[in-house]
Amino acid sequence: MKASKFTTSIIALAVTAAFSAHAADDRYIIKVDESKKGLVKALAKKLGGELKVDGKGFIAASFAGKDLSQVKGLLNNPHIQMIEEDQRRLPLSVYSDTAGNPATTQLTPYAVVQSQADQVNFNAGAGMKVCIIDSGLDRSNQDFIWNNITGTNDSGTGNWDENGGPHGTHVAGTIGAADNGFGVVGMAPGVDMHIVKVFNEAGWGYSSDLAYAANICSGAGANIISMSLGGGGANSTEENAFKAFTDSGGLVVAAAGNDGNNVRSFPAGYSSVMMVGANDNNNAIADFSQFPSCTSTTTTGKGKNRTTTTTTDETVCVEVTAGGVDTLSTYPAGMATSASMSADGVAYASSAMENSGSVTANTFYMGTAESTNSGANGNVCLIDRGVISFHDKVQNCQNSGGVGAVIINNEAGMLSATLGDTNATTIPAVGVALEDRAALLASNTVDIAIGASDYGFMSGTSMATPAVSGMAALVWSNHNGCTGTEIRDALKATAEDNGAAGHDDYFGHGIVKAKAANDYLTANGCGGGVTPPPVEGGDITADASGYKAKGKNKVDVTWSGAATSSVDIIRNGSLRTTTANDGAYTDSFRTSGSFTYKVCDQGTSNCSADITVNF
Ligand SMILES: [Ca+2]
Ligand SMILES: [Ca+2]
Ligand SMILES: [Ca+2]
Repeated sequence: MKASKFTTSIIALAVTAAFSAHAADDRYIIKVDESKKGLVKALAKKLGGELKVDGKGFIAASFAGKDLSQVKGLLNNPHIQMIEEDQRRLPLSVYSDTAGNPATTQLTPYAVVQSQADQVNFNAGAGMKVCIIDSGLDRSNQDFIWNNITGTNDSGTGNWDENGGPHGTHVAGTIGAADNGFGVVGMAPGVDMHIVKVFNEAGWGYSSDLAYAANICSGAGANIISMSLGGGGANSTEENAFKAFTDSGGLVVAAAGNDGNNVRSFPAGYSSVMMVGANDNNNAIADFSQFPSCTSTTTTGKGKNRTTTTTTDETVCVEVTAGGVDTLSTYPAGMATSASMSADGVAYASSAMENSGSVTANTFYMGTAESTNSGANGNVCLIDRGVISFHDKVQNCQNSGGVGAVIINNEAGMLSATLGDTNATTIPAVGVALEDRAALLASNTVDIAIGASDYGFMSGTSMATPAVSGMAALVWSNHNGCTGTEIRDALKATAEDNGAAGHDDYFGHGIVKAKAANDYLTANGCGGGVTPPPVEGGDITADASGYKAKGKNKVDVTWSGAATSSVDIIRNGSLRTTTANDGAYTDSFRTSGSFTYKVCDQGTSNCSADITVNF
């Protein structure tokens, strides 16, 4: 078999979420001697401050363009006790993981709740099987029903049940981690899986030919192929393999890519493959999630007969999204680093920043920890994010005699970060969510433990893809007379619109909702609703194809889905003609240029997407 372009271009689509330190706003709280507040207010005003709040013993003011150290420098006055950033208070995350220790408690990743997978029962007897083309599934993780899992060894990458890095094990947990009281729970808990290992940490092995892998999945009896990978360039051999899998009733799901641009990745870019983007736990798009355009351009003919046709096709862009930012899932045993933290005996979500270890000590609030402070000696430092690097904060805590550090986010959500490549600290350091700040500052003692774990976080469209693959298996298991394409259509029809109103390049149809899809199929059968789901721009689909004949420019406009007995043909924003709703109209003219067509229900603004033809 001819080696494909993927041989050198497959990239496992995971990223490590990176955050940089920055001040949240230009607003500061200035604590003052109450009797001298008027003097401080006057001083602040004189120095360019704008008074925001006049409180008892403090004022809040904004200093445009000034960071904390600059404001401290300006307001060097004996009547000022302290200056700190006025933190934004934002709504709590819409969805969050359950907190706790996965070694002893089963945690539910936020995406399971966000996508309603916890509201649908997986029918284990329906014969669903998901084929995962990735870096292998490591047998050391106990959170799988191993009797339901098979795989194919590859002489280039080795045994399928030995990890080639944690990526494939993480992906598999999102699809099918068992519902067993510990670890995590997958979208389709315990679903049959077939593992094809096409890459590992050392390289790409002898074969990363996805067409070959697709045939293995087919031979293994899989209904669904899940690929958390991609690269540039289409390849007809692979496209044909995935089309064949889809045409025979299967479903193929692949990642949009993590470069945060509008490049179309393959295999996700093939029409037969469902492209998945990533959202976070606040229903926002992940900043890394790629957003290729849904329009594609084809050119035919040469010279004077050259015509370019632009068509809108929602199968070449993101179709849906699911949670893929800080996704908790399975790792090869001990390969993840996890943190647990409690304050005064209450567990709080935390993320491991650096340095393993376990400490219990009294708390000491260290502000932004810009310098050492003897008060930290023997204590766990509670530190606000901002102004200086995470590493320097922890270093200042340690140099003050601190035994552990808790860095509190300054924006909504969990602080997930590391101390950087040149870490000189040794005390355990964790990040925590801004939402827990008040409770932590009020606490007396804190326990922190950082150590090796079988469960950990990854971010990427790689994490959103298995969420959708798993939910497809979950929904399909309750409607196993349907085809993969019908399941795909149901997931799209019932996805929750987010971002720009209606279908958009980032979310496609929106965030997958498993219960809504399941209910939709129950109500309407595999073929979907009698009334197609509402899609921005109406439900008319149209195409336009330009060519030359007898010296004239001709454009064949075709359409379907119009509701009125006649339709309006709109060209460059103006009514060209009103014609019978028979699905076809041929335009004819002599002028050259760019012509954009759309087809509308007569007299309405319910129209197809624009199609551009150039002469
Ligand atoms: Ca479990
Ligand atoms: Ca596609
Ligand atoms: Ca949208």
